[in-house]
Amino acid sequence: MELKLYHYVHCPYCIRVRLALGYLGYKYTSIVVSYDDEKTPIALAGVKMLPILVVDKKAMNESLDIISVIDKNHFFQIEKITTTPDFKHFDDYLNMLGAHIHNLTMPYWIYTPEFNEKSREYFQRKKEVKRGPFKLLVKNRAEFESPLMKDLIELSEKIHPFYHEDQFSLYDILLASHLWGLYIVPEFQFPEKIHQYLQKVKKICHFNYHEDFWK
Ligand SMILES: N[C@@H](CCC(=O)N[C@@H](CS)C(=O)NCC(=O)O)C(=O)O
Repeated sequence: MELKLYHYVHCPYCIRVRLALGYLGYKYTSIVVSYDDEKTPIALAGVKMLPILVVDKKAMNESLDIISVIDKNHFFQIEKITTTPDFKHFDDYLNMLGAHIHNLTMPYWIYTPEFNEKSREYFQRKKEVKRGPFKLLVKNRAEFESPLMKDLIELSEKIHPFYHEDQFSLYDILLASHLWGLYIVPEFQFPEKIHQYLQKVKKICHFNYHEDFWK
């Protein structure tokens, strides 16, 4: 199976797929798409949305569908897990965490190596429509950081050493992907247990956030 992953480094849905590919031991070609490049994703999948995985020249998107296709031995049990009421609650929980996480992370993501002046400007313009000026997000950082920290401390209690389980699961892929971008926020201090958890996920998934830039 020849695999090509088109992704944004910062995108949690793209990180989902990178973690799953790494955990399942796949070799693949990694293509970091510039955020202002509308043509590449539209030509591949008809829509400007990543991740896109090209499997033997056939392009597909939607992170969970992608993971389901590469998970030949059904380790992640995507169909079973994603149809439970628990999963719906978990998805709402991720969105709730994501709201604070993205207000904190976006102003800093744009100064990481996947962006240049043009793509930074494109991203900021697009995201400020929903979130307001990045300057204010940075200025009001405490507003997002305080409730998030409370949520992360509560989350620490559910890590045993994986989410609610002693076994790595799809939930860890989804959770770690959402939390990972916080490493980019200057001086952000994860609760120690969450940091250890993320590092464990990193290790078993052979994940290296910015590796495309150090090849
Ligand atoms: N449901 C999709 C969501 C993917 C998604 O929202 N990707 C974002 C990046 S995080 C995207 O490409 N958005 C288009 C844009 O921001 O221009 C999945 O699970 O793959």
